[in-house]
Amino acid sequence: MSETIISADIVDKDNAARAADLKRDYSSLGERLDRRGIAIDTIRDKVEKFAVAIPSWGAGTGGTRFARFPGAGEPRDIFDKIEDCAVIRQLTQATPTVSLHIPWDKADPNRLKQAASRFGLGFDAMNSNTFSDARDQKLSYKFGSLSHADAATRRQAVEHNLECIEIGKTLGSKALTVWIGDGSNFPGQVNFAKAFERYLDAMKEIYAGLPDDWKLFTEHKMYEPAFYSTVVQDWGTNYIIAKELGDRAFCLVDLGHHAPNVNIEMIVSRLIQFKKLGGFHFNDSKYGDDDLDAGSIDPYRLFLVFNELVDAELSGAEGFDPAHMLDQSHNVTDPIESLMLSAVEVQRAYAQALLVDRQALEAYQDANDALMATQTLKAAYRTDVEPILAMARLNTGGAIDPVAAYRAAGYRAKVAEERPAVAGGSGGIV
Ligand SMILES: [Mn+2]
Repeated sequence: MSETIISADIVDKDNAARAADLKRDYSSLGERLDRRGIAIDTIRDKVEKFAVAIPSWGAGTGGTRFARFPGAGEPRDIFDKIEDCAVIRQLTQATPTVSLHIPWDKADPNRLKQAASRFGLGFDAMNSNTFSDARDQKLSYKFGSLSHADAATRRQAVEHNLECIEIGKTLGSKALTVWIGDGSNFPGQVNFAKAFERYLDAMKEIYAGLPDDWKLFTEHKMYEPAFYSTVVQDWGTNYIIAKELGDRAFCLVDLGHHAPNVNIEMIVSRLIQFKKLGGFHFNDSKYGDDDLDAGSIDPYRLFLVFNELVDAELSGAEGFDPAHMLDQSHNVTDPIESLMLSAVEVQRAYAQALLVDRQALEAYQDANDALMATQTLKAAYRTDVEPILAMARLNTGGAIDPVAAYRAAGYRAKVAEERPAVAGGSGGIV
């Protein structure tokens, strides 16, 4: 039995006050879904098994390049972050793993493992960092890392990724995610083809160091920190990388890393079809890579992404097993509250996508009935699945209302007594 951080009495008391209403809501929704030929318990079972990883860096308050405004009781180190992740896990029961970023989270791997297993947490993908310079680092990544013109700098970046794999092996991680900031700010600054060739060569060395049961995820991003071109610009480039590297290399889709209005759900479908979808970094955006909370701006888009995922899941697409992770920056909210609600939003999109009448949809598609086809999706999206999500949490030992239980516990105020606020004078990191 793993330890819990929030007292069970507080969660039980809050649940007790809400359980009767939830049961009524669940049974009423069950009746309505039954009329549509859907068994509510089947959907709830699937939701209970659905998991999304928490990025360690999401537990701290984020910032922008203008400023970072620290919050009270922010985690001081990875061990505090693990405790915050344990709270998120306890109340939502949707986030069994933590994703580490090296060197930000560097610590004795055995100690890390022990700290996480205390709360029943596991480790998701390892994330390398060659987009900033670590303290005492020999060669700078100012002008790139894996695609750098200088061979010694590329070698250092490769070694760092291999070190991330080594740490991950001890932790029980099964994947490495590589995102680089390499690119250019001026036309002519780099030779596109040569830079990409250097990147591919470096990635091949990292891939060669990958254990047999690991996956390698590469993450594309259209712009930022480089503002004219980036080496891993878009999903097409990412697909080429995964194809070049081999069977254990996959594309990671961060929802914020595309141009505005890009049809991300179609990209997802393409990557599934050609067996190169590795997983997701969920977040939301209005203008660019805003890193806002998942589902906070365009929940319909999140639903449409899950519509593709559920379509693949139900059709038994070969080797289909995408990783789910949140990747967002919390500048004005308590990160724990944002992460809990974002995990729930991702679950919600999944539950709604499970409600799509796929037989009807296919018939409308074949009959070129555009209006009814889209209405079929809308019928699923319009369904308020909150009772399913809440019942899944209650069944698995979580909180019916995670934020209410979290606030009732006064967790943030308690940890603020031990964790002094760290002023953020410079630009914040996500
Ligand atoms: Mn990301």
